[in-house]
Formats: sequence, C-alpha cells, structure tokens
Amino acid sequence: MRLRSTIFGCTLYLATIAACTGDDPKTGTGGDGGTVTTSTGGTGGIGIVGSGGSGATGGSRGAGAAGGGSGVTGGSGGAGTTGAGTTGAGTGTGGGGGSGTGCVVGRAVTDQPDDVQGYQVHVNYVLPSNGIDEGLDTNGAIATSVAAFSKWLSGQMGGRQIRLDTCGGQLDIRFFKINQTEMELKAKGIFLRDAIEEAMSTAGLIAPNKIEAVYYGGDSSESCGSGPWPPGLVGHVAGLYLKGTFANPSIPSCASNPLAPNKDTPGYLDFSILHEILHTVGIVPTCAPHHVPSGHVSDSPTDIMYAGNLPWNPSVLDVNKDDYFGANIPGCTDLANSAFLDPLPANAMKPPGW
Ligand SMILES: [Ca+2]
Ligand SMILES: [Ca+2]
Ligand SMILES: [Zn+2]
Repeated sequence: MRLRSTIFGCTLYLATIAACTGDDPKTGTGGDGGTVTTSTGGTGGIGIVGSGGSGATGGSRGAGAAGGGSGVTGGSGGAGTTGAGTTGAGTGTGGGGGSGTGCVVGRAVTDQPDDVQGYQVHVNYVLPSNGIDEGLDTNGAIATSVAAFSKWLSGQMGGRQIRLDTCGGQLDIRFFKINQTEMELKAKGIFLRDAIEEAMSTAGLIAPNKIEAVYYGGDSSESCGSGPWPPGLVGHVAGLYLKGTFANPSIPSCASNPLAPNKDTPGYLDFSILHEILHTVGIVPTCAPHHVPSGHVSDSPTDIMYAGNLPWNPSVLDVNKDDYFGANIPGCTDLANSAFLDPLPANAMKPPGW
C-alpha cells in the first residue's frame, strides 16, 4: 500500500561511540580475510563481533602478524586457532574479553543489541547512493543532536525520558545507504519520507516497536523534515533532511542550520527531528483544542508543535499543557501516556494504528 505523506508546515523549511566492554573491533591493517560477523577464532578480516558468547562461539579473531586482520576481543573465552582468510592467514589469539555486548565501535550497519526492551526511538544516518558521507554517525554530530533534543524534552516532561535505542549505554546509530540517487529521491517531492520508509522497509530495517529517526544527508525540495501522523498516516520513519534546498530563494537551505553543538543547546534541526518524532507518535491529535492541520497547534509559536504564520521559535512542550502533553482529554492521544516514555506510564499507549 502506498503511504501518503503529510507535509508539515511550521516552516520546517528550513562522539565518538565509546568502546563497548569486551567487544572492540579494531580495524586491522593486515590482509583482508573477508568480512565476518561472528568469529570463531583466527579468521582474518574486519568484522563485527556478534553478541559475546562464551567458549567456542565467542572467541576472538586473530591478530595476525602477517595479515590475518586485527583482533576483536569478543565474549569470554574462545581460544583462537589459526585461521585463514581469503588473502591473509591469521593466527588467532585467545579470547578472554570479558562480557561482550555485541556493540560495535565506529559505524554500525545493523540495529545493534538493545539495552532495553519496549518501544524506543532508533536513530539512523541515511544517505542516497551518491550522497556525501560526512560521518555524522561516527563523529558525534548525530549523537549530540539526539542528546540535545532528548535532554530538552526530559526537562519539559519533569524528568521523564523518551526511550532511546542504546547499545552498551551509547546511542545506537545505524548507517544506511539507499540505492537511489539524491536527485531521484528529491524528485519524490512530498513523498521523500515515504520513499525512505519504503527503502528501509524493503531492506528489513524497520522494527515494529521502533520509531526510526532518520538524519538524511540528502536534498529535499519541500521541507527540512516530515513525519507520519497516525492514525491518518501510520509509519515508523521520522525524517530530517539535512541538505534540503528550495526553489523559493527566500527560504534558507536546511544546511544553513547547524546541528546542536552540545547537549545543552538544541537548535532548529534538533527541534525539527523531535517535532517529527512527536508527529510519529500521533501528536497533535485532532481532538486537541488548539489543533490546526495537520498535527500542529496554533496557540503559541513557542510550542514545538506550532504551525502558523509567525516564526517558529520552539521552547515549550504543549503551552499550557492542554493539547497533547498531560492534557487528559479522554480518547485523545497524549504524549504523557506514550509507550515511548521512560518510566513507562500506567496504561501506556502505542501510537494509533500501531
Ligand atoms: Ca538497537
Ligand atoms: Ca497547548
Ligand atoms: Zn509538523
């Protein structure tokens, strides 16, 4: 079924991951023994350690002097044996890496093992096939942006948190490249978000219990972000379009806005991706007293969900708490009851249609 996207006005025109204990893939300089995902000792090459097991399955890859790739200490135990890669033969060294978490250091191309269960926001850095890779997933830029909006949101919610997908205590960010060019995707117009969701869905990258927050490093013709808005449009991908450019020269490019420089200073882009995440949860519902189409409020331009003619200057989550956070309107979607919150509210609600 073709999902129809909704464009949200609101002038949305607009670190490095620390080592996980015991599972530190270190890029080798030896021969390329091939890519492995789980090593049994001695296999050369650069790989990602699987969840740290014990004994034979959790062994380490060899640190081959002559080219067996570099070692990854994975799991506990698992003495390596001599392994042969495609081009290099490595000698395995023993495991003893402690309790591996299965988290990678550097770029992850999978949804890594979750620290917590339940509904959560998983973060992605997505590029078109010919997109410029700025390494935002590995240089701390996206992690800082997420830290900034989530800290701000927590402050607005009295210490409650939106549940983020983490691995080994660090934000889990997945890298994904879409097999379509930047221009092909830009040509989708208001359906860019749908195209991203479709590509990720086809690749099996959308988990039923997750909002996939996408930092897209490509162009957009319509906005700097968009999101689904259930129940009218049910979806999992909330998109931020970092390189959006517009036909109207009076509208600044999305890239004229920087990502947050630190966790205490969320800015336009950081508020924008949060705005789209809140849409994805079902905010603002039509039953809210200040609702204006589609999924916004009209009562103040300081509201993160504001849309209207005034410049958007987000600094408040639901001004007067009467529309979508703690409004307690029977039958109305309310962020305070969302299953995405930590601690989990009593009678926690999934987004409508999930
Ligand atoms: Ca994960
Ligand atoms: Ca309000
Ligand atoms: Zn919006």
